[in-house]
Amino acid sequence: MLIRIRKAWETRGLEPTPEDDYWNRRNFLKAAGLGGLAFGATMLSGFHAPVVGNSPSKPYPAQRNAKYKLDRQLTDEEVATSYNNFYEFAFDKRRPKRLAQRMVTSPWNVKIGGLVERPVTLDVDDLIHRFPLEERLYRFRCVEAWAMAVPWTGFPLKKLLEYVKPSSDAKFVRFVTFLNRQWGPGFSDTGYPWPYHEGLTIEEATNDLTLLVTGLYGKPLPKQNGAPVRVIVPWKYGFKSIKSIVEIQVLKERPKTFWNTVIPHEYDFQANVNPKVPHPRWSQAQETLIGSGERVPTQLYNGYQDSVAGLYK
Ligand SMILES: Nc1nc2c(c(=O)[nH]1)N[C@H]1C(S)=C(S)[C@@H](COP(=O)(O)O)O[C@H]1N2
Ligand SMILES: [Mo]
Repeated sequence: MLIRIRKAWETRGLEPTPEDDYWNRRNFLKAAGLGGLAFGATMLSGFHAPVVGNSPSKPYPAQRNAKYKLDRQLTDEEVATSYNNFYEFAFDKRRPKRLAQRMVTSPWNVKIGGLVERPVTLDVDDLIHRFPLEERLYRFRCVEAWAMAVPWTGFPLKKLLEYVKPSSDAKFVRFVTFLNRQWGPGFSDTGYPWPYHEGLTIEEATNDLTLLVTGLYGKPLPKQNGAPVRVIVPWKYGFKSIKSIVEIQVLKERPKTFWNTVIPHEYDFQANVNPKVPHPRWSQAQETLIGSGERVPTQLYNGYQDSVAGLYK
C-alpha cells in the first residue's frame, strides 16, 4: 500500500476565494431580497456596552479606551463570531463556531518564560484579575483580503512582559497554541507543523497596540475566536494574531512561525499590512468587509502608521 505524505506546498493554505465568494453571494442575495439570515453591520454608535464594570468579580464589559477610533462600521457580532480561521478545527470558516465548543478553556494556564527574570505560569482568571482590562475598537485584516472591525477586551501585552522582566538580550517573543488531538480534528492533518506558533520582535510585542485579548463584544472571548486568551496585532495580517495561547517565550533568536514554515514565499515573518505588496496569488490593494461585503482600500499598516511606522525605519 502506498502511503502518500503530503509536501508542505501541497497542503491547503490561506486562500481568498472561498470567503470572497461567500460575501459576494450574500450581497447578491441581499440585493435580490432573498437574504434569509440577519447578517449586517452594526453602526458604530449603535454598539453600546450596557453597564461598564472593570472589577475583578465582573470583568466584562470593560471600560472602552476612547483613544482607539474606527473609520468604519463595527462588524456585526454574529458575523465576527461565525466566520473564523481556526485551522486546528477546520479549513471551512463556518465550522470552528460549532467544533471549537469542545475545547475546555477553564482552567487554562499560560506559561511565560524564556529570557526573563521572573518566569511564571498563570491561570487566565488570575491574568485578568492581575491586569486591568480595557476595551478597544480595532480594525482587523486577514491576509486573504477580508477585514472586520470589532471591540476586543484585554490589556497591553507590554504589561505582562514588564511583569516577567525580559533580560537585556531579549529580542523576540514566541507564542504557542494548545495541541490537543481530542479537541481539534485539524491536528490530524500532518502537513502542518502543529501546534500553531507565531512570533514578534520585542519592540512589536511591547508596542502599545499589541493586546493580550480575553474578551470580544463586552463578553468573554468565544472559543472560535481564540478563547481564553489570544494576541491581537492590528497592523499585521491576521495570521500573526495567534489564538488560544498556552505559552509565551522571550527569546534571543527569531523563532519560526507557522505559516512562514508552511509556505515561506507567501507568508513572511513580519506580515505588516501593505496595500502595495501583493500576495503572490492575489492583490492586497483592497479588502472586503465581512458582513456588508463592501470593498474598501487597504491602508498601510492597516491604518496604524502613526503608532508603528517608527518600528520599521
Ligand atoms: N491558533 C490559531 N491561531 C490563529 C489561526 C489559527 O488557525 N490557529 N488563524 C489566524 C488567522 S489566519 C486569522 S485571520 C485570525 C482569525 O481570527 P478570528 O477568527 O477571531 O477572526 O486568527 C489567526 N490566529
Ligand atoms: Mo487570516
